[in-house]
This record gives sequence, structure tokens and C-alpha cells, in this order.
Amino acid sequence: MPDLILALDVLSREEALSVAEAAAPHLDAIKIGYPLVLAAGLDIAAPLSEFGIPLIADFKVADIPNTNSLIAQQVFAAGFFAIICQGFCGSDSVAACVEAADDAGGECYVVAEMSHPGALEFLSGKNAELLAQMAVDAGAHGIIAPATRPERVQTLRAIIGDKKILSPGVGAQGGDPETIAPLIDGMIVGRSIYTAEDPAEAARTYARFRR
Ligand code: O7M
Repeated sequence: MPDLILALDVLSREEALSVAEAAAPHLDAIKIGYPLVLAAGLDIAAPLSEFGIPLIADFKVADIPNTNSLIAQQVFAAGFFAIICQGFCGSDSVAACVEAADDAGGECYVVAEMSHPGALEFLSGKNAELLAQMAVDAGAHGIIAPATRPERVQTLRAIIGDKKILSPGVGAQGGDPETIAPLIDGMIVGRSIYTAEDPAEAARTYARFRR
């Protein structure tokens, strides 16, 4: 059963710290992406680190290897434990993020298949399977796969073996936590926790599906 990862997509430092503090006892990691970093700055990582929970940088890094390396180095220098990159730029671009993660003693995850309906246009099916295999070959620690499509998670699991699957899409996007939990290693939950009237209680509800 999976770790619980909070997607902290709020738009102010105050709200980020307040939600993180409330939910912290029930969390295994906090994922931060463009919404919060553009609103509050990358140095939001410092106060969030004080909750003692690993931070995952979700910048879905997608550039040439040199630029990916520069981005990943900034991420790990800021105190993040893991980085998420896209795979569609190719194995050399992914390898740059994996190398930066390895150098920092951290982890790198590759988006294989996305959770929203539009993913079915490009980021699903055979393409997702190729991306998952490439993530394994590049030495990534795992992939991102959709809680909205449990059958696809099973297909991708057969490709990646015991690499980790972090899975967004439960709650607000319609995925069922009970169905997806046995299939994945990390359940990513955003709005269902941070917009809840009581984020601590909401986090506790999802934490029932943890290991
Ligand atoms: O629970 P939500 O829907 O409010 O938030 C889900 C989070 O997961 C949010 O931060 C999204 O950007 C992210 N996400 C997806 O929803 N779908 C994907 O396919 C991939 C991600 C993601 O985290 O990629 C690394």
C-alpha cells in the first residue's frame, strides 16, 4: 500500500505552511510544483523542510540534457529529495536528471502516463509503455502513472517491475483510492486535502491507504 504524497498546489507561503503543518503527521512526502514556487519562490522549500518530510520537485523537467542538469542541480541544492521529469525529450535528457539525483543522493521519477483526459492524445498507450521502459533503462527510481486508469497502472507495473509508481488523480480527478492503493507506491493527493475544510482530517482519511 502506498505512501501519501501531498500535492501542495496552493498559491501563498502562508497557506502552504498552514496546510503542510496540519497534514504533516499523515504524510510521507510533499510535492511542490510551479503553482507554489512561482507564487512563493523556490526558497519555500526551506520552511517546508522543517516538517521533516521529504520534498519532491514537480517541474516535469523537459529540456536538453545540459539544461535539465542545471535545473536538477538547483532543485537538489534547494533541499528537495526528488525531481520529476518528462521522458518525451529522450533518454539523454532523463539521464541528466537521474545523474543529478544520484549525485545528490536523491531520486528521479519520469512521467510515463498522465491522469487527465487529454493524456489519451499523446501520453498514454504505447508511448507511455515506451517511456516507462526508458525510465527503467535510464536508471530512474520510478514513474508517474494515472490513478484515473488502474488498468494502465497494471500494464505499466509489468514493464517497470519493482521500480516505484507515484500516482496522481484520486479524489478531485475521480480516481478511487481503494482501487489504486494496492497497485502503487505513492498516492499523490492535492485538492482533496488542501481545499478541505479540515486538511488534517482529509489527510488522515487518505493515510488509511498507506503501508
Ligand atoms: O489531487 P489533484 O488533482 O488536486 O492534484 C494532482 C496533482 O498531481 C497536481 O499537482 C498535478 O499537477 C499532478 N499530476 C496530475 O494530476 N496528473 C498527472 O498525470 C501528473 C501529475 C504529476 O504529479 O506529475 C508529476
